[in-house]
Amino acid sequence: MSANEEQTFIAIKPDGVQRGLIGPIISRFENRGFKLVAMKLTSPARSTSRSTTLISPPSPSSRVSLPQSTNTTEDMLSGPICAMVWEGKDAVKTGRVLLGATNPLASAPGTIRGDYAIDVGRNVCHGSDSVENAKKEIALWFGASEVLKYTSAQAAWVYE
Ligand code: IDP
Ligand code: MG
Repeated sequence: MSANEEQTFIAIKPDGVQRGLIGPIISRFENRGFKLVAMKLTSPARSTSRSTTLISPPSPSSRVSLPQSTNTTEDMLSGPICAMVWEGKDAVKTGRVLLGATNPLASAPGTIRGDYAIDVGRNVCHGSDSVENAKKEIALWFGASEVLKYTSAQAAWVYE
């Protein structure tokens, strides 16, 4: 995998979906130059393990571990989420920069949370925190055939 093919798992949480923020959040990633390689709108089902709270989509083949707290779990189960995989140079770290700080009140204006959220339990989006976790989350949510390989027509104008 080349440096420009790093992938991150981004999810628009139920609060973000209900507030009509799917479009604006996708636009942040598109406008920056990242490439969308997988996306699904789905209602997670509950699934737990001893160490981690797992949030699972209807298909048992794909699961993701997102939040740790019970409250957060309830938040995640409260409605559809929009699960996505975005690809590009430094996608994991830069994806989190686009999201902003976990607590929206500490997020800089210009970030997604800094522009669209106030409370930490309503911070509208999730982003993988490491390349390793991104791989796990992508594998939990998406089958291999659901993550597409294609050449973006913009690539030569985004990367030097
Ligand atoms: P992150 O989403 O920025 O990676 P994490 O520490 O991984 O932050 O926490 C996962 C999610 O759990 C957060 O996005 C937030 O929705 C929720 N969360 C984290 N800390 C708190 C808290 O102190 N109160 C309420 N919700 C929290
Ligand atoms: Mg996290």
